[in-house]
Amino acid sequence: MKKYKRYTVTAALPYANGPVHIGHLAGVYVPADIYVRYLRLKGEDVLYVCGSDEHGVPITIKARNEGVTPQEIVDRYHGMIKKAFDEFGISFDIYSRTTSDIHYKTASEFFKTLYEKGEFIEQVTKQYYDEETGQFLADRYITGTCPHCGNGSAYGDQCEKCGTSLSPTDLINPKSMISGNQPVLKDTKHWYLPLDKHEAFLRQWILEGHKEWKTNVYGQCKSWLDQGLQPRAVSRDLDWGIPVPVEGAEGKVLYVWFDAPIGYISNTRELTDKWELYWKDKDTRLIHFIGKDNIVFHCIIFPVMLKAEGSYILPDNVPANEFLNLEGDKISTSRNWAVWLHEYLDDFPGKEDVLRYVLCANAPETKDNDFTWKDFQARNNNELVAILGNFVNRALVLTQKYFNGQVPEISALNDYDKVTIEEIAKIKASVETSLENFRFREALKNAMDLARLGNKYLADTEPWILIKSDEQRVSTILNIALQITANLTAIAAPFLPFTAEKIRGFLNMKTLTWQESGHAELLPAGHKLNQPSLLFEKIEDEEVEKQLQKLEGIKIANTGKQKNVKPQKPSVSYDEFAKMDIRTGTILEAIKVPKANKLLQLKIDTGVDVRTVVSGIAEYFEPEKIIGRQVSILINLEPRKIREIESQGMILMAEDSAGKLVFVSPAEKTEEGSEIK
Ligand code: B3M
Ligand code: ZN
Repeated sequence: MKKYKRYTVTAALPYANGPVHIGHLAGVYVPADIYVRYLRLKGEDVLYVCGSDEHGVPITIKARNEGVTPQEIVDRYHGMIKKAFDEFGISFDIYSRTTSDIHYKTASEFFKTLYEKGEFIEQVTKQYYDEETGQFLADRYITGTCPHCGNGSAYGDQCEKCGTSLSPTDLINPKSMISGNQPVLKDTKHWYLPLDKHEAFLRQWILEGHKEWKTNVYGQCKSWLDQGLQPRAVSRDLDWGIPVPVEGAEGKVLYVWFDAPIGYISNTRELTDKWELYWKDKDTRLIHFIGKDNIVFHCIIFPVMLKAEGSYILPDNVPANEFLNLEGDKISTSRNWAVWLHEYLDDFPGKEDVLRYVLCANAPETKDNDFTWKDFQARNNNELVAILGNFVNRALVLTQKYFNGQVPEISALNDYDKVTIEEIAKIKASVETSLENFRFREALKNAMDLARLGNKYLADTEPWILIKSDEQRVSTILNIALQITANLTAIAAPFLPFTAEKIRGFLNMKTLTWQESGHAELLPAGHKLNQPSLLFEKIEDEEVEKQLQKLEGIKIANTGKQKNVKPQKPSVSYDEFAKMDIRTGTILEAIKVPKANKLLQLKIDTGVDVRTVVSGIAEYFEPEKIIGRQVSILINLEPRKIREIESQGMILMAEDSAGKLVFVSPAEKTEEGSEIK
């Protein structure tokens, strides 16, 4: 394999429109972090670069829904995401954002270079335009009726009811979500990256040159290339993003997937003046860690951009992962079906490494995988507590007890000792091979073999029995056990950085490099150790139960939402609405209608007059309890005879999905006959 001088490792820029969850960590940030920590231990020159992806339509929609600016949305989530990564020891060299000045500058320059080199094609297409607000509409800003299932609130890019992906012109009765009006088709010009022009290069570079890429990644690239590539628009009509830096592009911004990967470059540039070495020198190895939904952008589109620009290197590997599910269901931000990092730490303070461990042990490397709380508990209790914690604790406690906390001497090595010592180097080598090949689950299992080795060694040699007869032998045994422990401070460190640091503290030793580890002469005899404490604690059934109940609650809330809330009715014009005369009024009298369980006969002061209304609320309200209550009443409803009583109007009630009724009353008592509009 080629020897590189330095590494640039990127992790996908998370969208700053929500907090991060375990799926993000497992798929991208933990594996990338393990990899860079390993490289740093080896003394490699490496930069781990990430940041928030702060453009794109979903952010503008969230802002509209909350009535705030997109900038406020990204400020909120950028801070939250950065903090969560930090707390879990994700050791970025920089975590910046795509709204930074340097990113605007870098992305604009990048676009201009391609533009001036003639790498884009310009194309005019027809797109929906809102005449009232004077703007083109992103697909997500158009709703209408789905031509497949009749759902009245399908979006311009997808119907969420039947899952079909749509084009805005597929919608029946399209409406702008901004003004509510019917949009019109209007010409708009955009810049396209002609991916088709680069097909031969991509085939050669990926299909011939990178057969070592993970099969899921290679396979997806092959399938894209086999289908044939199309030009891709790299600009959008939107008011949130980086303005397209050419004349005649007013109101247009760079497509978020054009600017976001350039964010890796901008963030490196923000970090160091030597950024070009990390992006343009062929002795730099560029590696992108991503999730599977980002493969086409990192293996096809971004490389085409880099190549077209001309001065950049291309990624050497893109170890994309599949998805992590939660308790058998797809993780979903909108359904709140996730374990959020900030909430995890509230419930399990100090257990950062436990989550890192479980997510790596169960990483969706070759297929989608499931996170379950039972598995979380089992891995903690049976692996971290019973294997790693137990071994380290025994080695340290026995040394405290028999040798006053000083590393004892080796007197003589027998064959079993020698084999055990040789095993240390072998385990280290296997961790290395797994890591070099981006097989992080296997690497972690191999690293844990070191603790397994130590446990077995102690169990086989039984120093706690030998101490009565052969202190010299115990001295050798514990020396070896401590050397194994010392190796853990390096070999387990990429995976469990907090734990490795604790062990290093117990052993009172310096930080090892990767090269220094792998043998049994790390701690000299006589070296004084510190008092140990427990590395891990058991997770009890109740804690798991609590988490499962929390998820159960979310499930119930979701089913309620999905099943029972009635869909929106067809629209009415303002004039139609304005025909209804709704007023505030007060109930003066209320009696049961004889032989009718549901009906109450009410006398109401509407401000206009005092009138009789028959209302179907008797199941929910005792007549005497509602006298004096102010309500809303539709007074110009045509009078109807109900059980021989003429009802002159209708009281407005809110009915929840279970059919329960409550009055719709003014928030404060107001003058009778106030108009509701
Ligand atoms: N923000 C998509 C995602 O989070 C996108 C990644 C950008 S990487 C340049 O899945
Ligand atoms: Zn549909």
